[in-house]
Amino acid sequence: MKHSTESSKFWNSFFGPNMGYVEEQYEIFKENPEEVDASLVDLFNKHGAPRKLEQSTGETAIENGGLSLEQAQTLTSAIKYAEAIRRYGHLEADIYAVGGWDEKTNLLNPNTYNITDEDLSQIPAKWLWDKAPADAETGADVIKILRKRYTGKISFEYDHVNSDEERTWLSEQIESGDYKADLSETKQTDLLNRLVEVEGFEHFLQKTFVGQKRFSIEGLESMIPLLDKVVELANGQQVEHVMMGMAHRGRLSVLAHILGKPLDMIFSEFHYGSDKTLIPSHGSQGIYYGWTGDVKYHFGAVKEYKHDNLSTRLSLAHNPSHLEFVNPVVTGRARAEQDDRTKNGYPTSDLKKAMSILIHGDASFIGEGIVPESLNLGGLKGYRTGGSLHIIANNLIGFTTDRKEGRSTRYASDLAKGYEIPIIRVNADHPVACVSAAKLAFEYTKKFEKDCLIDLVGYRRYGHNEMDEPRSTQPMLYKEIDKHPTVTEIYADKLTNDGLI
Ligand SMILES: Cc1ncc(C[n+]2csc(CCOP(=O)(O)OP(=O)(O)O)c2C)c(N)n1
Repeated sequence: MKHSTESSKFWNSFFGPNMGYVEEQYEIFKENPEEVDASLVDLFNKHGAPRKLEQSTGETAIENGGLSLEQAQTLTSAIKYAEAIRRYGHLEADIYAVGGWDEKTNLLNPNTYNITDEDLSQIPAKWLWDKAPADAETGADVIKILRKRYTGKISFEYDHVNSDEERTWLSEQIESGDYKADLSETKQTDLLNRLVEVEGFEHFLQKTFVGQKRFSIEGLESMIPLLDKVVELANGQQVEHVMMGMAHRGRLSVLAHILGKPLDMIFSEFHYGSDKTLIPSHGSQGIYYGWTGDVKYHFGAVKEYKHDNLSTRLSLAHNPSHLEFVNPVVTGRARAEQDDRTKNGYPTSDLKKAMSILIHGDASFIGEGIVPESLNLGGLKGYRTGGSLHIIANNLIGFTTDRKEGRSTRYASDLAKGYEIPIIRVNADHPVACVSAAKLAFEYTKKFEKDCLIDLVGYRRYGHNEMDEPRSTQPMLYKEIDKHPTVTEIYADKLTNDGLI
């Protein structure tokens, strides 16, 4: 007997033992109707078999033509809705600590797909998602889980990746939640201590070297634990060299906390010496004044990172003022480490030996031509390095320019789509999510030997530099930023509420 939607809905109001009872009675009814209570006979005659859609397996429902056109349409709509969450979940994800977009999308509205919660609750979970976890019973459960996975503090864009194998791997990681960092209690308090160090470093500079430029990391402090995770994983996989390149933003903090540059050395570079008159200054006293002037946030450094008898050499390349110019230099250095030129013929490459991490500015990533030029080299035989890990240090502003005035695309990362680079966008106010993003990006680059990008979305607590007053150029945004707690405060509150500190 065919099931109408009305009958399905009717039988859906029966659960557990009640459902068990009516099913049992129906079996008897089929053989000996007279043995069944007359009221049930009426129901069976009116509504047919007391089966929920979920119990109508492919054999019984579909092959026997048991799915009405209306039900098939409902199922199609549900599939479209689930796919929309996977594809467009990023549009509603909670990735902005401050300054989110005002526009809302219809792409994630169930009405767009002409489907209701009630419809979804009649569809078996496995019909929408073959790998649905055991506790997901219905389509409504599936939608809830997918929304959680795709619209939380981390969001994903990988629909532009054309390899089926890569997409399947990414979706399995994301939807199972396997990529997430599972931090022990000690690791959680370590993480808080790390944030305290990062924040404390900037506060000390702010108070001690008043009004001096340092291009503070504040608003993107989670970049340090994110990098810690990449370094830890690279070391664990015996990567011998991790080559890094970055611009001014947060550079002193990276030098201090990742490269281990001695703090007294960093502080001494804030003290001006006498003008170096022997060096031609071309009228730019700001650059050549004293012993260092601007140079402190252009210096690189090298560190030998050791853990469990494994050693990894970390290096941050010196960089010029020219934003993003360091990218091909760093990837070139990584390639040089990988190449073995000791034998005749084309050099052999060991892509596992070295990796590059490139940290970009949000305005620079999309604005500077050298970025696509370098990305384009990434897959070529003569230049490939087995996948760079890109991080956009996204503070929403480029100097004094809002994103809407600085690019034609929604995201700073949109350029990466053309190169089929998966994009992981993460809210910098959530350090554990940032560590998880690092883990997923690292594992992807290593597994597929291709680039991956983390768009680390935070804000900029001060101006472009510490002498610049952003409240005159971005008054609305800074009203929000001034009220916004630091990530250290947010994470400390969380650990306090969890009873860990
Ligand atoms: C090639 C180049 N163009 C322009 C500049 C001038 N400049 C210095 S910082 C900056 C803004 C960069 O914004 P973003 O990339 O978002 O980094 P942020 O300072 O916000 O961290 C500009 C335009 C430069 N240094 N190099």
